Amino acid sequence: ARGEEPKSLPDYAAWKDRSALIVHSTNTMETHRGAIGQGVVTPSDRLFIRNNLPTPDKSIVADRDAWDVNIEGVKTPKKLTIGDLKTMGVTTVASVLQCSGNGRAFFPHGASGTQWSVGAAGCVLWTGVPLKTVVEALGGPVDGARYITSTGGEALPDGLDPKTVVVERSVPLRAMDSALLAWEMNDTALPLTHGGPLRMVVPGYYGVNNVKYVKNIAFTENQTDAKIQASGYRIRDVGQKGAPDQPSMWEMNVKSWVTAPLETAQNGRNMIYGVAFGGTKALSGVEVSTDGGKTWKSARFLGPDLGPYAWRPFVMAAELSPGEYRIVSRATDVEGNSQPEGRKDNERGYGHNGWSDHGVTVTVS
Ligand code: MSS
Repeated sequence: ARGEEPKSLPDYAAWKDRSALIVHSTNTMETHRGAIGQGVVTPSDRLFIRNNLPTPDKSIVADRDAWDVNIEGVKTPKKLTIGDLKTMGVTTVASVLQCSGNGRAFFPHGASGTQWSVGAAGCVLWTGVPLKTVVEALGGPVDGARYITSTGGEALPDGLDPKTVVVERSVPLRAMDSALLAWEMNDTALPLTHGGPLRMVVPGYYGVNNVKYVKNIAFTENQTDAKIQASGYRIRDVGQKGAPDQPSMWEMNVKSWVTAPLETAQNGRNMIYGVAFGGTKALSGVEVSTDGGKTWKSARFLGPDLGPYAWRPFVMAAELSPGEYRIVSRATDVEGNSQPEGRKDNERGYGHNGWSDHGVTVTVS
């Protein structure tokens, strides 16, 4: 339900920069379009939050190295502590963390769920051990394994069937090449708010697959029958019920949006900024239009390229005289996939990457 925005932040998120966030509820807050920061990496205190269940007690980050994760469905199943994982290897990957429902507010059918605009996304530096390294040390996945199934460490509410509430997600085995078990975010110990002490990170995949406080990882023949996987986070027609044969929110599609100017621009020369990313694929380019998509010009990528899973800030100069302008951006990935103009409405309002809805309207006086 849409209500008045709470003034203060809940305890578990008290360290966040309130002015950078739109607070939808105690469990959901997004970054203002104009507040993503100056660099490629989103400052942690501005990153969006989305929780399906209440955040666990902070006691779970008191002794981080003692946290353990159970690895199943490998030749030698084993419980490993973060202390153990740290001896196995370490890598850092930049990837966009984006909620499946980012952009939901732009669907006209009133999809239920948080009415995210563009801010349920950020670009994060994750540090941890490649999942592949861990799995190889345990003899590799068992024969027939087709999915990686990760379980969140939240305590489940009493009196409910665990399968209907547990945050447990399966991703295809192909994700093993890029997945990591992360204990740091943006070069500091992973905050509890974002899944500390340990998180499954699947670069290029929608947020929901990046399971926080990960407790169990299983290599399985089938996807989990947890509700969040079996019927949740799937693309289905408006009015349809969730079912396991509908496309799951796995690899993200190509997307971009403008972050400045917002509302007003200067009479004369303006620098138009934004961010673009290709999910699991690198980008080949991004174009900007100041006339609502009638004419396009290539924008220039800014800052270091932090790899295929990171987003690329972009800029384009435009001369604007008094009037109203619809500024839109359109990214293309290396495989030639471009953002569509419109959107395909779907019941839960997932995966919106249409350029038209994501633009901004600015006035020059
Ligand atoms: N995990 C867990 N454990 N729990 C929960 O709830 N959620 C999801 C992910 N993971 C969860 C998890 C989601 S859904 C999202 S987005 C993400 O997470 C977010 O993150 P941050 O850190 O931002 O909060 Mo949608 O697709």
